[in-house]
Amino acid sequence: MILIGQYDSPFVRRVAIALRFYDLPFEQWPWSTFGDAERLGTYNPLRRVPTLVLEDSEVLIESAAILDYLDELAGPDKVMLAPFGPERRHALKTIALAMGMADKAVSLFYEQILRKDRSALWIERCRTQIGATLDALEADRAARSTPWWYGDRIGHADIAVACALRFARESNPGLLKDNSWPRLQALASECEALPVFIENSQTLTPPKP
Ligand SMILES: N[C@@H](CCC(=O)N[C@@H](CS)C(=O)NCC(=O)O)C(=O)O
Repeated sequence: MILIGQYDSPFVRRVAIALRFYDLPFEQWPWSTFGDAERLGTYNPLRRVPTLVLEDSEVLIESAAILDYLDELAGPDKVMLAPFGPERRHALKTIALAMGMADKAVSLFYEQILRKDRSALWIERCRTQIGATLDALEADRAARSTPWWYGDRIGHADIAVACALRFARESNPGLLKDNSWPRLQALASECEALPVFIENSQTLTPPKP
């Protein structure tokens, strides 16, 4: 399998970390969405990452759809998501909040580096959405006493929160400067200390359009 994208993207990083936890061999093509847009477009017309190229050349896009396939490959013993029921629904919501927050951080980042006439309205809206989502995640995490979000084993929710938090901090310096989300920070620190997170990380490189 070939994973196209760089680890400064929370979506790409999350997929790479899952591949590592699942012991699935892969090659990374660290293409930039802007600098390598033409060749990226030959695999994914949206020119977005992550893009995963399978052995038979089938191309998967969207981190959630890619992880759905990787979960299938991992099998029931290794999979990092409950197979059905309330725990699966709750975990998918936690992941949606974390990845949605990362989406808003990407929007905010692009607004500030790509546009000459920035929209104060949009910037404020993104900041509010990010802050409110972190508040909701913090309250949920605070209500749980398990080492990881959904039990004794690390899962997709933990990985998603850690990847999203790091990206939000690096892409928008100052955005998360206060310590308003201590439980989330603690969880992210636990994750970031693991070799698999360290080995699949990259300091954010702003796109060069
Ligand atoms: N919903 C997508 C989001 C992926 C995404 O936004 N990737 C960014 C990099 S962090 C990207 O490709 N940006 C280029 C663009 O949107 O044109 C997913 O989960 O895969």
